[in-house]
Amino acid sequence: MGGDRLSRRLVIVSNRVSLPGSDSAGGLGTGVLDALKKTGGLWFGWSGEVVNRRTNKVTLAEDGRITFATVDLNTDEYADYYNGYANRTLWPLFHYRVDLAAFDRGFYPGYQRVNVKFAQLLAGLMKPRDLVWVHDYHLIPLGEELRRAGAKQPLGFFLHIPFPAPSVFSTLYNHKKLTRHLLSYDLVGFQTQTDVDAFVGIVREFGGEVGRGGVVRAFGRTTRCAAFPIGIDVEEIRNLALSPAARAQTRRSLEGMGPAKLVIGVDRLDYSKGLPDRLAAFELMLENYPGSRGGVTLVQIAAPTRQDVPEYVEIRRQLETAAGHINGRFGELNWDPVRYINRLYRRRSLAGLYRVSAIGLVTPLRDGMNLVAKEFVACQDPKEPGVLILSRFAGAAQQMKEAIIVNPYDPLAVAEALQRALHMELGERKERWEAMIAGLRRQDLGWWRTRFLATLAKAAKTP
Ligand code: ADQ
Repeated sequence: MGGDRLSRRLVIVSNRVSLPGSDSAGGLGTGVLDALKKTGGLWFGWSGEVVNRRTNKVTLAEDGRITFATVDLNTDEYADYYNGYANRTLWPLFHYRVDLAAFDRGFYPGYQRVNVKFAQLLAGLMKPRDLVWVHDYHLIPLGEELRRAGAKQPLGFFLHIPFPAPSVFSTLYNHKKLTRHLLSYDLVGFQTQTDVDAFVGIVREFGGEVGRGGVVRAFGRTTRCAAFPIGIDVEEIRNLALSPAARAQTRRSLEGMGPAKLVIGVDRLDYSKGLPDRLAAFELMLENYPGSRGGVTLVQIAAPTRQDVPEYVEIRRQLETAAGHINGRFGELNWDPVRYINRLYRRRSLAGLYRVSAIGLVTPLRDGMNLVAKEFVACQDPKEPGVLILSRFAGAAQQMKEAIIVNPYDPLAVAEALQRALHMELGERKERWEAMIAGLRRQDLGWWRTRFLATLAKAAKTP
């Protein structure tokens, strides 16, 4: 993937901007930064700072061909837009957790206001030939607000998380408004065809029409929608895994762990990732297959996120209890069944761990895509590849069919999959891995970016 020559400047908008040199856990930041490194352009969004007063100041920073434009949020905006409507309403709802969604009408005005603020500030930085790519559920109204602020440029939107089935989406009191907002874009991209079908389903419920090539018409607006499954930069993460620094560090961190085979789980600490169910399945495996005791360790790395939201405090408590319980029940002086680490890890360290693990255990209850599944496969040794166990409810399962696909709600099935993976012959492991790595190379991060941007340039209603 060389540098792409876009005839237009790329403008990316996302909730958070990862400034150069900052470490963060999250698939979106990785994908966006890589896209901008290839094409150059502007990245606009929240700085991550929360201040006491209202502010509309844009801070600009340059790094090579990328300009970073960031804005602070004040405490009310942070509470209603970020913690409120985005993370306590849309996030749980779009992950099918209607039970956790806060349908508090008080959040929406703050969400809308931040979208207006972003649109007005960004409009002042835009040039006529820009191509604008808006990311994720925080910014659904942004397209419409940009148009209101006078933007004529092509506007694309990509949803990183699942789009829920119409019956789930319509539990939200203002789902019609969100649907209208989405129709303001020239192109709306989703991770999988299942998400596209769900979106089309809701548009039809509102009496909209769906034509060929993903053209959707409703509320007097027309847009185009399609699936653009996000990929990874296979060589980047492979090279990290193979680097002498990663190898040395992996050796050091595994010292004293004995010969147990490693099962690796890497996630943001989020209830959508199915971590309590995962630990329950691992415990069931130790219970049902006594021969596995002492021979396998689950390393679960869970990076803390959104710690101001109460559900996230609760999931953290649950996991600590579950890990302690399993270690108390099955552990020996020289063997911990579970190593639970509640920390952000460097990408290089993760890559090193993926490489030496026998099993990647990726069992979200819902996930737009799940990049960890892809990173795990990319880092394997072709001569001795490990096995991926993957939830059928991760978008990645629609591409990575050669993984052992499991139902994460069924601990017995996951326990059996673990056993199967632990004993899988080399021939079968290689066959599955070769098919998956070929797919990852074909549909990588560059493929995702260029397909989305080319489709956007074509779909644009405005010149
Ligand atoms: P996430 O929900 O953040 O992303 P995921 O796709 O797995 O989920 O991406 C996580 C990224 O963060 C990976 O690159 C991973 O290596 C990194 N990471 C995870 N835990 C970490 C830790 N402890 N320390 C350091 N890094 C860690 C959202 C959607 C996904 C979608 C992506 C991209 O929820 O479904 O795949 O965006 O579109």
